[in-house]
Amino acid sequence: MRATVGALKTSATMSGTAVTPGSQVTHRAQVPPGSVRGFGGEVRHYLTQRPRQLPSHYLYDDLGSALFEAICRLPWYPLTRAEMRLLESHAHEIIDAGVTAIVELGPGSGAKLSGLLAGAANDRGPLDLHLVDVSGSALAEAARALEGHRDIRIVPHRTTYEIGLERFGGARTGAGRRLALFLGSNIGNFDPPGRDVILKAMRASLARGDGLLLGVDLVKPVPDLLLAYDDPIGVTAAFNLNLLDRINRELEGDFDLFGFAHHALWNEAHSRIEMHLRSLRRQRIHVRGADLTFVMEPDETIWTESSYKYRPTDILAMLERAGFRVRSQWIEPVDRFALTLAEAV
Ligand code: AVI
Repeated sequence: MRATVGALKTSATMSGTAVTPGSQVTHRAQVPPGSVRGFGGEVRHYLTQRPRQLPSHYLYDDLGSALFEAICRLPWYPLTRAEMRLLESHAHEIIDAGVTAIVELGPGSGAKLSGLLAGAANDRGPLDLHLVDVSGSALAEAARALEGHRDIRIVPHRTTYEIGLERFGGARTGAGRRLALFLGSNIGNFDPPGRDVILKAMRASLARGDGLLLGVDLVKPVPDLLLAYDDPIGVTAAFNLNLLDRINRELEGDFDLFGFAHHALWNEAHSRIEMHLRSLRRQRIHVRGADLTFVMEPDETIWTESSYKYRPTDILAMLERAGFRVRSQWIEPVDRFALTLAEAV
């Protein structure tokens, strides 16, 4: 059987996930609460907070998404490759003959799910693949990457994670185990309350005995973490600065990009990397489309992203709190990345 691609669904994109400074919601697949304000309203709201901040999901316009793909190829950002190695080594155990449906939140290019399918047990049966993302182009790209696999049916959900999970939960047909994937350490971009909300939403979409596969970046030596988020050839800096340029382009802002520097720091108390944009001088900024004029002092920053790093035992605890029991945890020893397979209880 060849792959089939279902009709793209469109729907409301509001999310109920809590937002706190800099950690916002997540990667391009999410639209944060308050998006009813629109981009201009969000920019006005977050830039007038203290500390000043911007929701991290706005990093992912077309250029930002391309820059993120480039980050994933950098030698100093090993997360993607480490996770891929784990997926390929354990695909047999992850997708065995009993799995009949998979949902992936934020499938990106589809490469990870494609790698998993390539390594899955030969005796696997037909699979329904539900892909959840607010970006239609991301869904189309992932579907293209997957369509060569045998015996699959692709069901795209162009919506938020929460709504996609509800639809996946409601689409259960017959017997067989289901598996939810949340990879790429995307969970690291959620603040702890938002993280717990999304894990519980994943549990609610599953039945007892179904599985969850979570990819999480681990705490590691601080110099390695800083290098991953402040690379020597400036790709991450461009990714961060592009957010100001996006505001200039889409909201008639007048940010002088030469007046800001990318700054990544390790916040030990919260176990997270923070990305900021640091003002290099006193400057007045006007964003017409946000009806906003403000002054930034030298060294004042705009907090644009948080990336939480966990210990293996933290992952067990967060999964247990959300109603899962861990079956296996595989750790990439060099780059310190964990893939955890849990069962809904
Ligand atoms: C998408 N997310 C898991 C990335 C991370 O590592 O937090 C985003 C990123 N930001 C800077 N580099 C990569």
